[in-house]
Order: sequence, then C-alpha cells, then structure tokens
Amino acid sequence: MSVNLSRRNSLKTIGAAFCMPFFMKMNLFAAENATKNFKIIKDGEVITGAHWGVLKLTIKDGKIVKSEPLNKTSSIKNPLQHYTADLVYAKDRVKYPYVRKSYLENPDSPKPELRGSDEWVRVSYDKAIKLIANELKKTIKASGNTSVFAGSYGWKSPGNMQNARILLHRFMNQIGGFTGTLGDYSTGASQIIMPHVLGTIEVYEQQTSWPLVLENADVVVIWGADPYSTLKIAWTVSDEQGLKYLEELKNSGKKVIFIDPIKNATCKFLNAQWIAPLPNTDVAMMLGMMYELYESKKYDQKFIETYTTGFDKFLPYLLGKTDNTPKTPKWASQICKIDEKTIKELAHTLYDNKTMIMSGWGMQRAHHGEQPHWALVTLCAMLGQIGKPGCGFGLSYHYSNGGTPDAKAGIVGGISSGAANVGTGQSWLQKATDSAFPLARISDALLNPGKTIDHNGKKITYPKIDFIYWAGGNPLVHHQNTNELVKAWKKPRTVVVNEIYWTPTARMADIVMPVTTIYERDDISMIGDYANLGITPMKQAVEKIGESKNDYEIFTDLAAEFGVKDKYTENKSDIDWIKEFYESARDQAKKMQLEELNGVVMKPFEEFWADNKPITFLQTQEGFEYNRYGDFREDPILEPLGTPSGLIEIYSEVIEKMNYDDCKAHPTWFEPIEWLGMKNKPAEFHLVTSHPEDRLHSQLNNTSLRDEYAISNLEPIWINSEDAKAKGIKTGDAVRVFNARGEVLAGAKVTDDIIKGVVKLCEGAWYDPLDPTKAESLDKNGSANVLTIDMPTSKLANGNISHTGLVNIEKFTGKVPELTIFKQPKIKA
Ligand SMILES: Nc1nc2c(c(=O)[nH]1)N[C@H]1C(S)=C(S)[C@@H](COP(=O)(O)OP(=O)(O)OC[C@H]3O[C@@H](n4cnc5c(=O)[nH]c(N)nc54)[C@H](O)[C@@H]3O)O[C@H]1N2
Ligand SMILES: Nc1nc2c(c(=O)[nH]1)N[C@H]1C(S)=C(S)[C@@H](COP(=O)(O)OP(=O)(O)OC[C@H]3O[C@@H](n4cnc5c(=O)[nH]c(N)nc54)[C@H](O)[C@@H]3O)O[C@H]1N2
Ligand SMILES: [Mo]
Repeated sequence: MSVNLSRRNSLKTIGAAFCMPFFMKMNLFAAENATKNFKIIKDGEVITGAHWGVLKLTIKDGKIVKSEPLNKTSSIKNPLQHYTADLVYAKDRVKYPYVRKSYLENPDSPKPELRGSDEWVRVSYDKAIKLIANELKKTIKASGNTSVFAGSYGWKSPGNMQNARILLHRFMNQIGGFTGTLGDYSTGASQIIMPHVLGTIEVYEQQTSWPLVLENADVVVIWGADPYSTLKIAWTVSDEQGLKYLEELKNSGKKVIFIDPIKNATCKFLNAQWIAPLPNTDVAMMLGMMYELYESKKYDQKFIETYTTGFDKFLPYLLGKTDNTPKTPKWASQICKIDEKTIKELAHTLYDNKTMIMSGWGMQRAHHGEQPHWALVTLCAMLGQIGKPGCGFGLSYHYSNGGTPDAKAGIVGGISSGAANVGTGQSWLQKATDSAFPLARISDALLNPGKTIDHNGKKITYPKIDFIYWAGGNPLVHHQNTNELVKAWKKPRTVVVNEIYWTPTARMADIVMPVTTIYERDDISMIGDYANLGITPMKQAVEKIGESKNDYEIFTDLAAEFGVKDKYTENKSDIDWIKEFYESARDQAKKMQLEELNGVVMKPFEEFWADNKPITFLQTQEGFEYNRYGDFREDPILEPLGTPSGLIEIYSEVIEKMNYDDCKAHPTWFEPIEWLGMKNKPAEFHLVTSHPEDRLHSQLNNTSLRDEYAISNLEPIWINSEDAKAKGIKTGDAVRVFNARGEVLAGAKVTDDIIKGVVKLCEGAWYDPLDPTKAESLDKNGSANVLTIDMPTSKLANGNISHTGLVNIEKFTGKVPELTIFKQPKIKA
C-alpha cells in the first residue's frame, strides 16, 4: 500500500538535509546576500502564510492596514484571514520580559500559590535570560533533567524555522534532556487504537482523493464532523482546497447524511439530512446498524472473510450471546434516541448505495473514545466498500485539507529537536525525549509524582516535575478541568512561558518572555499539509513590537548561558536556516526534474525571497487517482496492512492480552462516565465543546472578530428552544453554566439547531476568573474546560474526554462583570 505524504512528513527530509555538507557550504556566502537584499518595507504588499491560508498584507507607513487571502478557492468566506492587524497590535501583547513579583524576590521560595494573582515586574531581557538559566540549572542539579517538563504542546504559528515547541525541545536536548509528552489532544484515542485495527495512525494520513469521491460515491455521510468550520485552518499554511471540495460536494447534488447532535455550519451549508443521536452514543447506534445488516444478510461476507480478522469473535457480542444483550436497532434506539426505523433505513441506505463515510474526531474526544472509530471501521467492513474508488471511510477529510490530490513537490525542511531516533511522521508526535507521559494526563502527573499508569500495554511512572517551560500553546485554556489544572500548576517551583499575548497561561507563569508574531519575523512554509501544493515565503512584514523576540533568539541566548550556543545554532541565523530549508526543497525538485517535467521553476533562494511570491507545484495524476485502501483491496497478500494479521482487526489479540476492563478486544459499547442516559445524572445537559468556527482554539479570541460572534459580549452557548423556554432563557441573556467542577458565564443563543438536552460551548475562550486569588472562581469568559472532565478515555490511549460531561444552566441575574483577560495584567509601576 502506498504510504502517503502525511501532514508533516517534511521532517523526514530535514533529517537528511542536516547531514549534507553541500548545504552548509552553500549557505555561508549566499544567505548573507539574502538578508542584505531584503529590508522591511514601509509601504507596499507582503505575502505571508498563516494557519488560515496564504495572505496578502498591505503595509502603509510601516503598519499593517489590510489583510486578505492571496487567492480565493471557494465562495466560502474565511473571516480569520482579515484580523492580522488586530493580532499584531493587540492591547494584550506581552511587550517586554516580566517576572512575577514574589518569584523575583526569592526564586527559592516563590509563593507559587500566587501564580495568576501576583503583580508583574518588568525586567531587562538579559536579566530574564540569566534568571531562567540560573533557575533551570538549579532544578537540574537538584532533581535532574526529568524534573523539567518541556513537553509543551500547541498550535503555535506555522513556519518551519520559528517552530516554538521544536526550538524548545532542541534547547532542552542540548542541556541533558527533559520530560515530554506522548500523543495529542486532537486524536488522543484514535491515534492509539487505529494502529491496532488498521496498522496506521489513519487520522493524519492522506485520504482517498476528493475527485474520486465526487465521481464515484452516491451517498456521503458526515459523521460527527464540521468541515465547513474546521477546514478554515490547517496545521501548516492552508491550501484552502477542502472548502472548495465541500462546495463541489454541495453542487454535486449528492445525498449527504449528517450525524451529529448539533446541526452545525456544515449541515446547513450542505442542506443535508440531519440525524441527531445523543452525544457519545454513536457506538450503540453503529452496533444497531450492524445488527440490522447481519440479520437482513445485507453485509459483505466475502469482504469480511478476505480482508478482516476476528468478525467471528465479535459476532457473539453483537448478537448478545456473550452478555445477553442483542445489539438490535431497538436496543440502540433506546440509547442513542434515534428511532429504530431510521437506524434500519440508514443501514440499508449505506449498503445499497456507493457510500463514503467521513468522520471527524469529536466523538473520539469522549470517554471510551477508542470505540467509535473502531466500530465505524467494522461497520464499513460489513458494508464491504473499503478500497472501492471514492467509497469506504475517511478520518481526515475535515482536517488540514485531507483528500486534496498530491502535488509533485520539493519539501521544505525544518528545524529539528536534535533528539536521537525521532522517528518519522507528525512533527509533534515524534519522539523528542525518552521520559514522557500521555499529554492529557498533565494535571494527574503534576499532582501525583511517582504514580504509575497503564498506557497501551505499557506502564508509565510520572516523574516529579519542578520546572515547566511552555512555548506555543495555551494549556490553561486547552486542558480539561481548568480548576484542577490551576491547582496542579501551582506545584512546580518555576514556570516559564514564551508568549505573544497575556494569555491565561502566560498569566499563570513566573517568567514571561515576549514573542513576535509571524508577521514580525522571517520564515517559510509548505502550503498544504497532505498535498504539498506550494511553498510560501513568510517575510517579516513590520518591525517587532516592543522588545519581543523570536523563540529562536530566546533559546539561542539560553543555550549560550549553558555553553551550547554553537551546537544549538550550528552558527546559523534565522535566514540561514530558512535558506537551507528552501534549498533542500530545491535540491529535491532538481532531482525530480520538476522543471523539465512540468515547468515548475525553483529559483535560487535569493531570487525566491526577493520575489515575494509563493511557488506552486502541480498536482499529479496519481494524486487525483489516490484510493486509500485500493491496493489492499486488490491484493491483501502482497499489500497487507501493518497489523499483526495484515488484515483489518475487528478483534485484536494484542489488546486482548492487555486485559483492560475499559477497552476490550473488539468494539464495545461502554456507558460514558457522564451522559444523558445515565441514572442519577449529576447535572442536566450534555456539554459539547466543539472547535470554534471563528477562532483557532484560543487564537484570535483577543481580536475584534470576537464582536462578530459574541452574544451580549459573552462567549455564545447554544441551547435548544424548548429547554430555553423551560429555563426562562432568551437569546442574548447572560447565563451561568455550572457543575461540580466549576462555573462560567456565557451568552445564550437559543436555537433548534441543537437537540434537547445538549448545549454547545466552543473550546478556546480565554479563561478569565472573577477572583484569581480564590479557588474555583467564576470564569467570566465562558472557557469550556472549566466544566469538562479530566480523565482518560481508557487505559489504552489515555486520550482526553472533552466532549463528555454534564452541566447545568440558568439565567444569570446579577450584574455581568467586566472582562479583564484582554487587557494588560497588574504591572508594578
Ligand atoms: N474542551 C475542549 N478542549 C479542547 C479541545 C476540545 O475539542 N474541547 N480540543 C483540543 C485540541 S484538539 C487541541 S489541538 C488543543 C489546542 O490547544 P492549543 O494549541 O494550546 O491552543 P491555541 O489557542 O492554538 O494556543 C496556541 C498558543 O500559542 C501562541 N503562539 C502562537 N505563535 C507562537 C510562537 O511563534 N511562539 C510562541 N511562543 N507562542 C506562539 C498563541 O498566542 C497561543 O496562545 O485544545 C484542546 N482542548
Ligand atoms: N476554525 C477552526 N478549525 C479548526 C480548529 C479550530 O479551533 N478552529 N481546530 C483544529 C484542530 S486542532 C482539530 S483537532 C480539528 C478538530 O476537528 P473535530 O474533532 O472533528 O472537531 P469538533 O468540533 O471537536 O467535533 C466535530 C463535530 O463532532 C460533533 N460531536 C461531538 N460529540 C459527538 C458525538 O458524540 N457524536 C457525534 N456524532 N458527533 C459529535 C460536534 O458537534 C461537532 O459538530 O479541527 C481543526 N480545525
Ligand atoms: Mo487538535
């Protein structure tokens, strides 16, 4: 089977580039010219890239006055592209280095309980660097490198040079190592279960090409995904093709079925049939469908025999022979609240037609999140369409433009963490250190040093963490159960954060280092994660704000304090690296004879840089014809999957041996810890914390784009109209949303686009506690994770369960307090 270019395969290439003396010789003389030729313009246009696409910035008198997409690929608007000036000139920029007052007074007794409420003191950059270096040395000396947690995690900004997290790891690896993390928040459950089932991580793999889907599928099912929203961004610089294909799907007139408790922007855009199960009950619904297919003999026995293993061991469970509960459509209906007839009809429709099921990741960010995609693959195996052109299933159509046909491209290199045996694949999943725990266990790890947990067949013991360094993420917003994290966060002696803004995480640090936005520094990136459609220069558009620095400069100066500066930089400036990364792509392009083959010219770096224009690669015929499981279907012997059996594992003997009570050897319906069907519900409504259409997580919450979606200047919460009526809530009302874990204020949006009993509060609003000196204080800005549950999906994957959890909601009758989070914090005069 062809393994495709995944979203960050570029890293593989970089490793190779590092060893090549050719590049080192090249860069010595040429990069100097590159910098000489390029000054920051005062008036004109600069082309750059952001997660939300290639942008054209208009500069007047040295300031950004306009920001727009360089090209439009579809008629779907992407508001994120127009707020660049707000991002650069935000009121809450961290302009200088700051140290928390008590920490500055005595770093050995720094009153960590005052994190988040202490005053800040501005210090010189040199002093801040020396302080970080000294305290880091002290911690390492006292308790070793594993007591330094530099896992960091987050969406930072695109750019292959200014890669905050990798730059941090690179520094830590040169001073003896650190404790890092395993996995991610996006696909914590699926990326662990899928290799057992399909032999690949699946979630970050190239998808069967959209053109094949559009040509061949009669029915497209979108199961728990919101591509209209989530395709507004990509991990690198978006190629913006996904929205184009979504529009083509709409125009194709194909039948689209949409399965989600929320009628989201995608469902509306596509005018799809809406089937709305209770949250976290999809596995029951899928089992009901499988039962129906089995009973009506409408399943592909030949496919099951040829391409899968373990159906015979799964069947007794499906039929209820092992637990006296046949998973009939009626049984499923009682759980998911979709009527029996619809469940049956859906099963038949999928079997009778050429079907592609596109699933998002929301349903696996739930308790027992390993199960939904495993059950989905099993259902699709019964439908027998996996590997047929444009049919089967796909787990990445909603993300970073999966399914966009590949181009033949030179791949730009990137900075490396310098770790030995990093492995290949997604940059953030590469191994940067030996000491690591599943990242969503961060609070547990901080609170329970020495505790041993199960993880995917192994045991992991948490180290004692006494120093946290974070660069490029916002854990006080992204992690579940904020109030618990606040407690855990006060355990270590030192917390350092590199940030652009006074985010909730920066405010919970001891030392904050001011960082530039991508618009204040040079960088380079691929356009497109899977398809590699081009390369964009990311030239510095405006002067740096305040004393902000590039992460590279901060870590270079820290490396100097440890005597490893030359090792860290390899004597290269930012632009030297950028040139090297570009030249590695150019070298590949030459080897592939791109110019001769299809006229794509990659000029020498200096000319490319002076051009201020992206390079566009041409998509290939193979790209257009890419059919993900096509080869496997053609010949399962010669093209086996990477599973122990080489087949799709409906029953996994590897998992059986782990003997976990919360993840069995075949797809299983487990009741989540909190859900609407439980007895003695601790609260009334199921909270879904979707990814926001108008932000990237917490990014852009501090721009005027917020005015477009805020409700009465509060973070919106969706509530069904009947529920709202019963609670006396109207659109525009301030509401208090609460449970045993915490409470937040939000602005009600009353709608029929959400089923009864469910509320939606998007993740990513900046946590803004009313009284930061008090534990569990009311969050004024509706940060969803104040309410979510911090526990693992299961012992198998230890993923986060942010879409599982119940809340109460009531009209807020007090005076709505003013938001403070988007202003500068208390700074000592
Ligand atoms: N309840 C709930 N919680 C969730 C989710 C959910 O569905 N529900 N989803 C989860 C998922 S999938 C994810 S991926 C996470 C996302 O969580 P994060 O990735 O942490 O979220 P972002 O808001 O993108 O945070 C990125 C931060 O990096 C900063 N930054 C940007 N560029 C740079 C740079 O060059 N240098 C430095 N030093 N900093 C920079 C930004 O200012 C911002 O504060 O959230 C998770 N949390
Ligand atoms: N604009 C924008 N785009 C983004 C991001 C962003 O923050 N903003 N974040 C990016 C990142 S890091 C990631 S990981 C991806 C996330 O991509 P996803 O994980 O797919 O996004 P979510 O919004 O968490 O969930 C998608 C849909 O699942 C539904 N859902 C939730 N629970 C269930 C359930 O139990 N059953 C069913 N059937 N449906 C359910 C939600 O209602 C939602 O409509 O998006 C990426 N794209
Ligand atoms: Mo994510």
